[in-house]
Amino acid sequence: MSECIFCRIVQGMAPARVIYRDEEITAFHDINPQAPVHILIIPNRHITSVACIEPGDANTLGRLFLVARQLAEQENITDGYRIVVNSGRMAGQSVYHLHMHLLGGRRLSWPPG
Ligand code: DGP
Repeated sequence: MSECIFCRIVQGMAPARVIYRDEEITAFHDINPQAPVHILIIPNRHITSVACIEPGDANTLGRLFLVARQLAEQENITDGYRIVVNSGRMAGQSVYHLHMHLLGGRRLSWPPG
């Protein structure tokens, strides 16, 4: 079994509130939400972080944004949302399977912490 919790979610081997799934991408609610809407959108294929992306990943990575837009509409947060990708220890990445955070449903301050 995969060591990676997000790979296990993709495989259906770990529980998650999945709200989108296709052959390349899975999206599910964050277990520790930082906003009324907090969704994680991930490539199904294990990519450790932005530091490990390759040219061949470009289509899938672009599609993460299309899924984010679709979910923002579905979740009624089109008045403003934030997409965050933490990469590496100093940025607070805690799960080493590349993921996009989609946050919305409240006013989001800037700069982030
Ligand atoms: P990051 O700090 O950018 O690596 O964000 C990792 C996020 O993943 C964090 O917001 C919490 C979430 N998370 C960690 N483990 C699980 C899990 O097992 N299920 C779900 N749904 N979310 C998780």
